Amino acid sequence: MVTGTAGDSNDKQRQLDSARVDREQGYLTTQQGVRVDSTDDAVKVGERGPTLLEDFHAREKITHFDHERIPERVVHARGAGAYGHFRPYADWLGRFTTARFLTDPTVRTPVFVRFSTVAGSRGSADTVRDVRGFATKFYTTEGNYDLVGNNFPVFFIQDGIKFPDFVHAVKPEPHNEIPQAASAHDTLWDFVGLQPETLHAIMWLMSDRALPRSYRMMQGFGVHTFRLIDADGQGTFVKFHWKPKLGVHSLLWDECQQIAGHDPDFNRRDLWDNIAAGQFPEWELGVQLIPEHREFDFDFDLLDATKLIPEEQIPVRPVGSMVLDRNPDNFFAETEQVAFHTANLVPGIDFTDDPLLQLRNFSYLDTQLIRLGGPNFAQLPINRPVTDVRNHQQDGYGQHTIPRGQAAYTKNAIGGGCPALAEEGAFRHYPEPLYGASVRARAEKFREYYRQPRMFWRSMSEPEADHIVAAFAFELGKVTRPVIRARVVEHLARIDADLAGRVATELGLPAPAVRDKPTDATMSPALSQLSVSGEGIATRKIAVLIAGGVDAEGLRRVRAQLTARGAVLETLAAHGGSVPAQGSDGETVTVDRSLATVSSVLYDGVLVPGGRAAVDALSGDGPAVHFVLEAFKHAKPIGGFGAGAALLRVVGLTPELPDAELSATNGVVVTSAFGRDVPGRFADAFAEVLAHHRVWRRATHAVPA
Ligand code: HDE
Repeated sequence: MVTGTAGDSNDKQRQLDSARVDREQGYLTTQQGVRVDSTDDAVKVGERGPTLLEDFHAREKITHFDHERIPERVVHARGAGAYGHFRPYADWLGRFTTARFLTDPTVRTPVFVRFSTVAGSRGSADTVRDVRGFATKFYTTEGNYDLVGNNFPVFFIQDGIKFPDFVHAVKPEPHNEIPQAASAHDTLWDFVGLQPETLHAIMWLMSDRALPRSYRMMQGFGVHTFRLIDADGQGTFVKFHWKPKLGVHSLLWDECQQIAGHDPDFNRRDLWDNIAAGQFPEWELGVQLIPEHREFDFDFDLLDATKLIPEEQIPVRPVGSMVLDRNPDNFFAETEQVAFHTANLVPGIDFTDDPLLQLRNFSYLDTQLIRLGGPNFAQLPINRPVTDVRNHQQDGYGQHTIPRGQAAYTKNAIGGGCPALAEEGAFRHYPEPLYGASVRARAEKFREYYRQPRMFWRSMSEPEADHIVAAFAFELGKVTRPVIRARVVEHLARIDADLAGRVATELGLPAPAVRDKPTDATMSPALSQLSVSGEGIATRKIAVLIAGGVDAEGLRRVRAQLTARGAVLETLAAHGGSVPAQGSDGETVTVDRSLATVSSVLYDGVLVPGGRAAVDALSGDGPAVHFVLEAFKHAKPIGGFGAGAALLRVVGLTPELPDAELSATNGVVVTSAFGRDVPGRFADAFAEVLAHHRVWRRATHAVPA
């Protein structure tokens, strides 16, 4: 994470400035620039009479309103975007690609990134069980390059022709449009049971990866195998990876469901608030490189997007860093109108024959033609490259440029042969030798569906594995047709008998017979998100429960230590405004939010400061006690000092303590010290628990929250 002020001094921002209109000054006008003196009453015949058509202002206002909506994206409809920049660390990748933005450390390339959920519509909640889109537009000096990835490294299907089937299965069912933004329904699991190529991505979908704590704490993957092209035209296969500096962290499913009600914009807000506060999220771009002669060295096909290359087999080599440092000015103009396309390539990068990618290369432009209303959407400010655009494509809805010159064709003599065809810097397709009969078929090597899901399952830590079992139990538990449930469990048995047995038990089904006992037991430790947990507590949100009589001195001390590490503390009390501090000198402590407007699920940890009167008030306040218990149940760090520690003892979260001792058992950090005596070690210990995100070893099943 990078802290500082917004870096808008780049080419793209300068270009966007010409499109920015400041609405917080000037006069209200019509679209024609005519000033308006009233917009509250339409022109009528008499004060009570019918409205007159001649009121062009009223008609224009209503007409524009009537046309405000455009179709939402058919998938990835809900998203959040931000600007930033990318810079490579060094020039080493120049041996493999001519793409300057990846190889010249002096070049800082502007980017726009859009994160998204996939299945829900534009107004759905953020914290659903779903894949997250991670699409990056690089405005390079050689044109726009789009890396349109996800936060899973594998996809659900192998051939693009299955995409409409898959999306129809996961989307709300067509007869009643239920359920919204949820995979726990018959049609998705019917599809999965009959299409085992989905299983690997389904394992990821059932894992914690599908419940990101923050967009800032997700990995990103290009998914497909792409190609880098060097100066001699030589190709190297490449997989792209984004790794977040803050580590990869997730929510619990119970939290997700609650957050969907408490704050459906949870992930959006988190991204926005952190960028606005100057806490700029950062990712490292990495590549896995595979020489062309090794194309067939794997036990899967490199062109199969349902498979990943274990990092232990081909390491991810760091290339550069991306920082997001500016929020958009207008959601619709920027985040909604941005148009990513897998075929937006720059010289030095090319496709492969991955059959999923091949149809994506058709789909994105096609869908944008209808979504953005015609062929000129590349001229929208957010989509325009920072390079010159000159060609003979002309006319169409929404033509914004004024192409000059008489000749709109190549070759021409009238226009002096311009625009000229480039000899240098032009995109050249990789001259891949192609031969074969045209067949509607799938390569043999694609037809193995269980090995990599098994690798994923076996690479999970204990809590991650537990969450996967619970997710299958929840999702299949919502399926109404027993035959669909049973079919999926049969597939799970082919992945791993233990997994299938545990899910079957949860569903009340007999353990399925294990037909072929797998002999392979490959693991990839890099797949456990605990292996990418990051460091520190920067931007973690801590709820501080206060009431009248709070130990302000102790709170000041602890707050200073935790905020110095980058954590964000919010004081919560039964009411807004402020509460009197302990003692009678008139000091007050500001309340950031009233308890009624928040919930423990919106925070990463909870702190209960001392002050006898405050703690007495909190102990008798049901919502406050529930807040602490629920945070405990969700395995979050809990801290208490002075009388605050006593409260945690009363609610049974920590054992009796001898006076002043610091204890940090089970992720509950307490000291009986208060005021200026709260030891520095208290904040240290709390921060250490928080840095681990959750206290997975804590037994929480019996907690009544
Ligand atoms: Fe997409 N996908 N997709 N997809 N996809 C779209 O394009 C499609 C796939 C991804 O923030 C659509 O402009 C097909 C894989 C992201 O604007 C559409 C296939 C991956 C976004 C489309 C795939 C993705 C999209 C909808 C299978 C991860 C959001 C609106 C052949 C590597 C981009 C739009 C944004 C959006 C089609 C598979 C990622 C319909 C046909 C695999 C992040 O064109």
